[in-house]
Amino acid sequence: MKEELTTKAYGLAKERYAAIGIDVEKAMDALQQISLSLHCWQADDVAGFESQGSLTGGIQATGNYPGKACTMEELRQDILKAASYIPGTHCLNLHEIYGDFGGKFVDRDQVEPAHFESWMQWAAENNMKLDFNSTSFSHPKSGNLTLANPDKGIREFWVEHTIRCRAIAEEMGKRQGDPCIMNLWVHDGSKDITVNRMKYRELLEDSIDRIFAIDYKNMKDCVESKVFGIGLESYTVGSNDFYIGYGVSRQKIVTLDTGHFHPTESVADKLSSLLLFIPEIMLHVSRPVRWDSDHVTIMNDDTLDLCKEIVRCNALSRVHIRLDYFDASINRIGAYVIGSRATQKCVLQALLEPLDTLRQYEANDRGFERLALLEEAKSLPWNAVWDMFCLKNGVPVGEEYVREIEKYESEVTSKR
Ligand code: RNT
Ligand code: ZN
Repeated sequence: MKEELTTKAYGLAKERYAAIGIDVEKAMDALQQISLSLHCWQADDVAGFESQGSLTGGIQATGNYPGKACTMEELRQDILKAASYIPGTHCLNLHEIYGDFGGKFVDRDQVEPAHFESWMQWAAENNMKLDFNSTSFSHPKSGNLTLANPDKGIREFWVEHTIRCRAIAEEMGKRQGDPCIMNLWVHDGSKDITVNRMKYRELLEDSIDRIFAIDYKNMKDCVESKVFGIGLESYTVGSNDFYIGYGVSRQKIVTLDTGHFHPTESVADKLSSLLLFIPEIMLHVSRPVRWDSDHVTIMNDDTLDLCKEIVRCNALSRVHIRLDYFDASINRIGAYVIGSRATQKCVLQALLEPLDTLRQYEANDRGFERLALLEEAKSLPWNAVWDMFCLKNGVPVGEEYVREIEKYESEVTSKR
């Protein structure tokens, strides 16, 4: 029944789009090529497997919905479950604290590729490529400053950690035959007024330069800025300006987390500027509600605008779409599925935009026509194409996944 309806609706949508010069098959093919990266930390509220310590570093997961993944087996099982409801082939984004430490405490300046051996095997078996992140938070030496710490001992500890993380990312990239992208985000900042803004930024610049000293072939670096963290409200060492300057001068990837800007700032607008000066962009698609709250990504104007800009800049191959949110108040597997599918829906709508006509209108100063078509395009039957995309990929069409996730909850996660 569902299949029949989906096929019928798709046929009509295809004709409707053809009438405005859009080939829906081409759009679906392009969407098929796009891999999102499931961030492992949604499954367990950014806890990881290093220690039972609490989450620090100015970030917070709120809520205590039952059933979170507590072991590596549970986490892997949940990720695969979530992936089974998301059309396409996707990557997995790991943080260093999710290493397979075999029940032993392995400090951050001791971590090695061997601690990710089982992840690399698992990822290959499940056709998932890996991304990686060094981890500055939730550690006795995290404090307020890590790579920008004037205390030499602490700073060198984090430099060593991050150098080791790059070696791990290189190994992952080598094994998967595709560069592993390693994100560097440190929470370094100050709760109250600091009179040494320049000093900490000089230290951060120097630390990162030393960390990036080795040239690798199978990994890529990206650097992520932020406005502020909880308890670190007055100053962030790695601000947007800092990392734009760093990325442009060192030709590194800059990460734009949609929760890391002032609420009325458009992240979408940043793409066309940055892409002129840096090779690639990494996105952390999130949903800030009043602050960097990391709510589950949804199909809102911010996400739509962002995806439209990627397509309008013809930059699908230069922009990596990753997710970064952690909601502990709802079913966590459901959170993965909602956010991933919402992002894909936005990309699809971007791919279905009648861009040639819109640009002709613009070139001819036809402002009314441009606005009218933009408005009409919003209600074109993109959802019928989306449903067909899901059907073709063998994942549930529409809200069907809700019942299935409920079933997994009653059979598996509620028993944890
Ligand atoms: C924090 C950053 C960072 C983290 C992850 C867990 O504000 O967004 O990307 O969310 O590293
Ligand atoms: Zn982020």
